[in-house]
Amino acid sequence: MELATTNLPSSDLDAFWMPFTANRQFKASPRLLVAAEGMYYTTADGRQIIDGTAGLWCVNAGHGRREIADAVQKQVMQLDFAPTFQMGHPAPFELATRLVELLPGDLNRVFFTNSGSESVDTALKIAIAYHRLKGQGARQRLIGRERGYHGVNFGGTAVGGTGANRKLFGNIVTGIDHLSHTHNLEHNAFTRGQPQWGEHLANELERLVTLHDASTIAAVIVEPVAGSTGVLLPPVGYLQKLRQICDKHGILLIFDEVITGFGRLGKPFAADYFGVIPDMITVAKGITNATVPMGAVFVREEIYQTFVQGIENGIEFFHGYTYSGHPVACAASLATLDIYKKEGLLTRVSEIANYWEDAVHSLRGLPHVIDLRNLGLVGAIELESIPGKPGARGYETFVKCYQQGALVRAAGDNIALSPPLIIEKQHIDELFGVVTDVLKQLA
Ligand code: PXG
Ligand code: PLP
Repeated sequence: MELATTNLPSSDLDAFWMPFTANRQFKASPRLLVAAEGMYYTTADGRQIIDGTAGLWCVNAGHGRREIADAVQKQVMQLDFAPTFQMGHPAPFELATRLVELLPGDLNRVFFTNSGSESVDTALKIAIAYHRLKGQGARQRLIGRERGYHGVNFGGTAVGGTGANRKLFGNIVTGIDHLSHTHNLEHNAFTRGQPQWGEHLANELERLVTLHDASTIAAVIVEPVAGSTGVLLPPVGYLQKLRQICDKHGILLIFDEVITGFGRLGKPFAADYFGVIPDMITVAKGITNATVPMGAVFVREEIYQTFVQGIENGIEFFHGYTYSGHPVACAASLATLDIYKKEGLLTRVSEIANYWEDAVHSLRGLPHVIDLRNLGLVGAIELESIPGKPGARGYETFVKCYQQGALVRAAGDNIALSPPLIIEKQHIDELFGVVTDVLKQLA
């Protein structure tokens, strides 16, 4: 294969302002991926490296899936684009019908977006509008959680809980509050799977209800398992308790399943895995195996009905993206769902989760490792920070893994692992082989 990007002159790296990247550092020493197949990326210098992150938590069925490429190509030539504002085309109707078959409870309605960030901001707007339609227009407050990540749009930034993602933007959206995160090394270090300690942290929602009054709170949004800030697991009983408190006070519960959706925990959605049904679920990433950008919000029947009970010939929800239900994204998603079904990928992780767990916890005792976490096909290695240099050890680990044959993800001094769901035992051995070698080399 001709790899046109293999020999990019460094001046060609200037124009692209890279997202969430130390631009000068990267451009001084770039890491370019030029091809991918199955569990592996090919780097610009011609090496095969194992994909320990499914791209960015999104290539669930592995790379280079012919069925998706064929479906995309066919769709582009048949109907490249058609609007979904006051017009329609078959693909998003078919896709929405297929998706709701996978969903628990009465999460029966689907609003399409183009990313996780758009899904989050859409869900937050639905929550506020829903209460207003119910005659409870004072319910505008949104509650997120510390160390939560909900994308980068205005709403998602505001409910998000990482200082670095928020500090440059001031009070971009007001009327926000946050629960504490659930990560606690003192009580839960080296727990296998869900930690036992911490259910009571959900009671903070009662405290916020007392402070702000339930009549001002529209919704609570949490990741069932927080991914991008370092893999933070919900304690046993915690999500159930959040659901109870939301029900008691008429607050909508939104699960942000951009990472946990589409099989990551061994069930189609984390809502199934934990047995807790939220009022809305936001997804993206795995919905198309990341081949074409797409996101969606899944909404309970009663919420949809609240919107559509207004005047019959009036638009019920003044919201939407030019590309909501884009034909090519829908085609990619339908082909992806076919693969998930044929290969049983939405439940496959339950068969390999024990092997994965053992692999994660085999790192115990290696230098600087202060915690290991796992659930489904997610793993995290927390490294002790170098005093005064938070993130330096995580970054060094990530770069060394890349040089020595594995793509992993650093979130500060946490190394997150989330490979494609097609992973086999020998790949797990290979991935952890590289990680083990690298951890032994750390200063
Ligand atoms: N919600 C959650 C829970 C996410 O993980 C988003 C929303 C936003 O999705 P988009 O498609 O707008 O990026 C995400 C995205 C990381 C990392 O370092 C994780 C994400 C994005 C970038 C980096 O783990 N998750
Ligand atoms: N900005 C302008 C000037 C537009 O005309 C539009 C859509 O028509 C948008 C932004 C929003 O773009 P999108 O619908 O792709 O989110």
